[in-house]
Amino acid sequence: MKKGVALGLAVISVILWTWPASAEYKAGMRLASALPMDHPYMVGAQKFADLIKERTGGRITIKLYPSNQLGKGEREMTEGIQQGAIDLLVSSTGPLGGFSPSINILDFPFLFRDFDHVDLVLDGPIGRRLLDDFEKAHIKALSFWENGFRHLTNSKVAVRKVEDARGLKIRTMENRIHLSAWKDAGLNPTPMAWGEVFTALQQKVIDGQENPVAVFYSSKFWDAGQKYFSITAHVYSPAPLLASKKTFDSMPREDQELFLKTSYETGRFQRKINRDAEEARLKEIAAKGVTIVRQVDRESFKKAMAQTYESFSSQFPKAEIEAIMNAR
Ligand code: EAX
Repeated sequence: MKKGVALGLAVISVILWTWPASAEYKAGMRLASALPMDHPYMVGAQKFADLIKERTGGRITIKLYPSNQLGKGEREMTEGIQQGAIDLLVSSTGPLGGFSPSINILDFPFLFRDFDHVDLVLDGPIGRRLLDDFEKAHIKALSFWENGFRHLTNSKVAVRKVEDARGLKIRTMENRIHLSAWKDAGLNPTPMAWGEVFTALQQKVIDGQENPVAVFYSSKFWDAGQKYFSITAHVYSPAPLLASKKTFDSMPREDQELFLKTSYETGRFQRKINRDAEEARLKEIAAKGVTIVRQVDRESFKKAMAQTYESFSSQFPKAEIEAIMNAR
């Protein structure tokens, strides 16, 4: 009996193994993110889905699942990508270092000068290598989309320099570099999955959080008591579009190439709309009664967080950091 089962399984696996890829591959896919439809992640996702549908003559359709519908947070959804339960995911690098450690190099504070610098690195050989490294975690990272430069917000004090923020209880992403940087700066950080942040702010379990303008806006954090928004731009937050390797490997070569090309193109579009909307979003946030602190002594944060580079120097050697910092 057991032998029969084993033989049956062996036959099935040989059939699956030798089956032409195109025959078993799914034409209906699921794309998830932690954020709502009006956030640039999902505006980009909609564009990607539309382009893929158009370019395959309707053969491949992508259904969108915003706002953590497919998991409690980005870590859980990335596990879904690994297992093939989710086909596509736009995620910040928050928890991604737990899957592909090298990606954390982008999470160092004050690493990037501006958006041009970001594009130069992400679209160059360093970015390519970081995406390729995800293969080891059974994830196909297609291209870089973005979350944006992150800013510190809180319910208590108008933060103008790092000293003003000392002792604040803030939520960080589940990210070792970010956590270390905030400790070095003298704050009191707690790593937390995205899905718990709004309630934790509302219930005053934490005083603040840090995220780009678009995340604060689409999450309506003024309704959770966040009164002060300081333009710290302390770290850039990329958001790769990840595909399940199971899904990707089952696609015919020409569809794989179409996905790579379309994802890159959409990434450029997505970064642009994110950046273009920032100023208007900030004005809308101010109109909700949030104090926007524009004159921040960023140098004070930079100095306070410099230790983080030393703390991780064995994993992220100076030469690698400098290759990013000095990219011209
Ligand atoms: O990816 O967890 C976070 O703060 C992220 O910025 C957010 O979920 C978007």
